[in-house]
Amino acid sequence: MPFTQTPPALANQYDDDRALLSLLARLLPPGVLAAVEPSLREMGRVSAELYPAQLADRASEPTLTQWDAWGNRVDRIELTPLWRQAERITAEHGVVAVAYERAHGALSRIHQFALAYLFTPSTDIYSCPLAMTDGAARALLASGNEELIARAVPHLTSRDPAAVWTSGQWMTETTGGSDVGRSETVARRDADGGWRLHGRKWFTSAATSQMALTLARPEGNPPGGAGLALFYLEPRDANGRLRNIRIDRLKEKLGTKKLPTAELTLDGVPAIPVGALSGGVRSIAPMLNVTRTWNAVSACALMRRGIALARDYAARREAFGTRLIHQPLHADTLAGLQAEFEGALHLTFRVAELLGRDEAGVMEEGDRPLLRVLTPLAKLTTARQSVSVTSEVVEAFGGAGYVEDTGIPMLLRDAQVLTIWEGTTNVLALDTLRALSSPGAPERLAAEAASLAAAVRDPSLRAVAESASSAIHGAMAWLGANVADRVMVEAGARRFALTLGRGMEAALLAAHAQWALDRGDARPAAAARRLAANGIDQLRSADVDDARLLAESPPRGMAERD
Ligand code: MFK
Repeated sequence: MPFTQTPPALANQYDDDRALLSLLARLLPPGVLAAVEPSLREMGRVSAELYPAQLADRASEPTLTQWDAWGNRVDRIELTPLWRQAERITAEHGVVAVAYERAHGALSRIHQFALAYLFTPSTDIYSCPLAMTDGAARALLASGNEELIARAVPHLTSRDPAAVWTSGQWMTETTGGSDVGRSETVARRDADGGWRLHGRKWFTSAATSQMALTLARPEGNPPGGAGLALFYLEPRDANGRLRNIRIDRLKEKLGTKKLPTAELTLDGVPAIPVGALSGGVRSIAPMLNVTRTWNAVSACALMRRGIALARDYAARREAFGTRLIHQPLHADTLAGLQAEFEGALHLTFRVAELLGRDEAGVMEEGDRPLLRVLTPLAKLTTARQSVSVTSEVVEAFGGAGYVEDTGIPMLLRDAQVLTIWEGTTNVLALDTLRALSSPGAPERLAAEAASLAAAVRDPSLRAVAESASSAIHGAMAWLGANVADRVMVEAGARRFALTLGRGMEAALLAAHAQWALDRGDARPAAAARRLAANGIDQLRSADVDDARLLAESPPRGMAERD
């Protein structure tokens, strides 16, 4: 019999995840943990069981039918079987609802994001419509528009598969996904005094959703983000027909293949202003901050899935006389990935913890700027980590990792989007600068790092905490010294933000590791030491002159400086 390799398999994804178990044991009081654990264990089971179904459904993608047999424009999107299943499972398990039911007060966000984290990697990013749905509920609640809240929020946060809605977020236009202020969609009043939107949305999430939040410029408003307004719309009428919207095509993307990302033409779709008829970017920001947190959760989830598969495979696969897991170099490679993942997990769930406190109205005033800064940091840092970790995971499988029907390449393709959508690494780095410019923000970040370092006693963890603190302080000092030099600060913004992000990950992990050591678990300490050894400080001098030599043409602003 020729040799055949047994494929990797997944155990219950909750019980098998010691980093998550350890984190939740610290974040949740025993009574709360005991109350939520059955739902997490159940989701861990569902996630593992869905994995073979996900592989079987690998090749199917949503389809768009634009015309029926008789020449009627229908623009119907058929989702894949896996996504139809995901719709039901996530509603029933309350993957959005838990955050709004708030059964455990401020801790409900931790519960909800743990559910999302467990579920996400078995469904080819069904987290996208859920993120939009959660973000839309949050933005509507923040708007105070009682009519829209009453109409949509009960659906968005429902556990009933027959009643639940998802929301789209239609922001990106051909003018760009980053510079949203250039949006060309126009809002015009119709004869009845209602609003109708005209324009082209170029990259819309989940065109199958029952509602969407979008930006448009009320006629006569000035250019720029401030001249946009946030609108609510329901794409279909009671008969399921699109209301003056054409689905021009579905995007052919590198990954997230199950997601029906579409190009739309809005040809007078009725819409309702969510709030003021200006300041649309500001009004949609609560949505962005929630979806960016989902992005970080998804990054952790993909890293964890890749590592779980690679570890299982390494325990089965033999090369050069022993199992891969016993080969020192392979084990060392996996250890480095685990450390990156654990750092990401701690930063992400610190954001979830703060968000939960904010929503439950128990946030200390000084923590609001901290949440504002940590959100883009978590998004950008974890997204980059997820690409490098899943790339290593592909390699850890050798040739099998490069073969589509193992399901491994999909992890890397899906991770790549996490650095792009909801703001690229560079846009998020600039957002970090924006967040740090608010009064009290730098001080609160420094205080967070100091209080984490103060919790650490073990000498090897003190070294980690000191590396983290010194990188964070060094980065903040760099910003302070260069604040007047816009070109210097912008050119270094990515390295600056990644230094803060990795520094906070190491600081959080070191503090957690001390807590775990005190309870006899040495593994988080090993992760903290390895994360620090992988490197925290990315901020070498941002050499503007070298950048000018290396870029083909001078970045904007550099020429002006000459
Ligand atoms: C797995 C789950 C992942 C989810 C799947 C997603 C699929 C969907 C596909 C997509 O739609 S991706 C597109 C998402 N698009 C973005 O994320 C936009 C990226 N660009 C930015 O974030 C830019 O920074 C921004 C559009 C905000 C810049 O626009 P402006 O008009 O130049 O903004 P400006 O003037 O800096 O800020 C306007 C106001 O908003 C300011 O407040 P004030 O008016 O009071 O001064 C800002 O402080 C505020 N603001 C901006 N970003 C904020 C914010 N406030 C709070 N939080 C933020 N993040």
